[in-house]
Amino acid sequence: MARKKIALIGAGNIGGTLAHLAAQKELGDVVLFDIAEGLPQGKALDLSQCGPVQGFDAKVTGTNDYKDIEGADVIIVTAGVARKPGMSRDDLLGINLKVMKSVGEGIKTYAPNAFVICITNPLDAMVWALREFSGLPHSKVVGMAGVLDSARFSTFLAWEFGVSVRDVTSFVLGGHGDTMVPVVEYSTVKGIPVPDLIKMGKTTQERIDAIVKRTAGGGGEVVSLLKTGSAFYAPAASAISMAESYLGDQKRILPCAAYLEGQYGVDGLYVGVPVMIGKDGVEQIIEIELDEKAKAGLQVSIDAVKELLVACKGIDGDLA
Ligand code: A3D
Repeated sequence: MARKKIALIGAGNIGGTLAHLAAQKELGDVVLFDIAEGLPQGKALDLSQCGPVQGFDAKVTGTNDYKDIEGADVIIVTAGVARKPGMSRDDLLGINLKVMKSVGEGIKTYAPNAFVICITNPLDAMVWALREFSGLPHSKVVGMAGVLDSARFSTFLAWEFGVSVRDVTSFVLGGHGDTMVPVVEYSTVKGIPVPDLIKMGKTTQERIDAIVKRTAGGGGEVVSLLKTGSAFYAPAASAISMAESYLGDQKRILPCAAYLEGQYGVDGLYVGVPVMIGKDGVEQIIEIELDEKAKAGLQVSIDAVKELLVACKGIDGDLA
């Protein structure tokens, strides 16, 4: 059987980490693409030389030519620029929208059967635009944010309760950014809901509120420490878990930015919700019952995504 092919569009911090993880786990042969000449080739050469030490046979190559992503089974997109001082949110939107256009066209031409995971920010708008430009089915294009956001929430909860991260399940809904909605009621330690743990005196509502706030600002906390970039290890690990669920038809339930057609009262937008990922991509969107507070939080998040899409349509006439 032919080996799977994983194409990574963007060979920066996340792209390089994705390539390392995908090769280490032997998810398939890895193609790193970037517009910067030498960068994907250099990282690919370096990573290839990890093979003998780490014992993997996955082939890692670097390219500046979309032709080399031909027939990819999974594509993970991190191409774009980060916001720099003096750049407005709309400037960033305009630049990354152009990047999504070229990436979408590359995917449409060379890998129309791939499962595509978008990571480029502003996530909820970029995944929507990438889907529009690529023309792939909505079920085959998803955004990575919820797995990372809930990993952050779970990390802080595990630290709070002094338990293994493996026993913590947490839940985050909504857009990626300040408007995300960590849902405390559906977050548990080995099945015990966090509100019950508060009643049991294991923590307090105030401490959980602070953790929720820290989770929502989780990306910014890393940026303020790194100063020269944003998080990349956990974002890469999160996208790899989504790719593994697709490649292995694992049918994992993962929070992702998925295209909604009526679910949660939303039509035609990508919003972070729990989905099932299997061999057909997003196979199910799971609708959970939300209390009034979570519903209101989700609405704020949805409104923020809507605003971004209006801005995208204003920038690129093809999206109107
Ligand atoms: P970085 O290390 O700057 O890598 C981006 C790469 O994209 C660079 O190597 C660029 O050369 C390349 N690039 C730029 N334009 C193009 C193009 N047109 N075609 C191909 N490649 C291009 O960034 P990073 O890897 O740290 O982050 C990548 C993206 O992920 C950024 O938009 C971040 O904001 C975003 N991000 C999202 C999350 C989420 O949870 C959604 C988390 C962390 C980062």
